[in-house]
Amino acid sequence: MATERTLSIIKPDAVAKNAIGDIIARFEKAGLQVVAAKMMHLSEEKAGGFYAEHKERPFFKDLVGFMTSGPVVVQVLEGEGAIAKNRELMGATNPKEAAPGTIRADFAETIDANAVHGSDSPESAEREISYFFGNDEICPR
Ligand code: RTP
Ligand code: MG
Repeated sequence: MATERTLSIIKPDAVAKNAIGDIIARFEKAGLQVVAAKMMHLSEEKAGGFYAEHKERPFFKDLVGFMTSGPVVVQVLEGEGAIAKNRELMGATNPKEAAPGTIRADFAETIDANAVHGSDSPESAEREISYFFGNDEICPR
């Protein structure tokens, strides 16, 4: 499998729980490398643009409200099959359906506050990485 990059966000609920280090450790133990990272408090405009694909969905307003409720950690993860590997580590969108041992099963309780985001395809990864990072902010090793 090819080396890929994916965008990860540690969401406000997980940051508030002091789980940043535990979550990053899971990425690193699974063979993913952090090649870019920053902490930010998203504006409504930035969060809404990020989730633009969900603009017409009934949960959009709550989603933007949650994503702007506190700081997040935005990262680019790199590794073999990084996109699928990250989604596997995250678990299902609804923590109640997430497999045991996944990040969402261990750090989240509800579908609205589900600890992490990960790009769902190569196309999303490309869009999402450039939404947050310039080329000069990514540090391949
Ligand atoms: P994410 O984009 O945050 O990584 O999550 P995902 O791919 O697993 O799920 P997605 O379908 O992209 O939905 C984005 C976020 O919207 C919230 N959501 N709520 N109430 C609902 O039915 C519902 N569906 C989605 C979740 O917080 C999800 O992470
Ligand atoms: Mg998604």
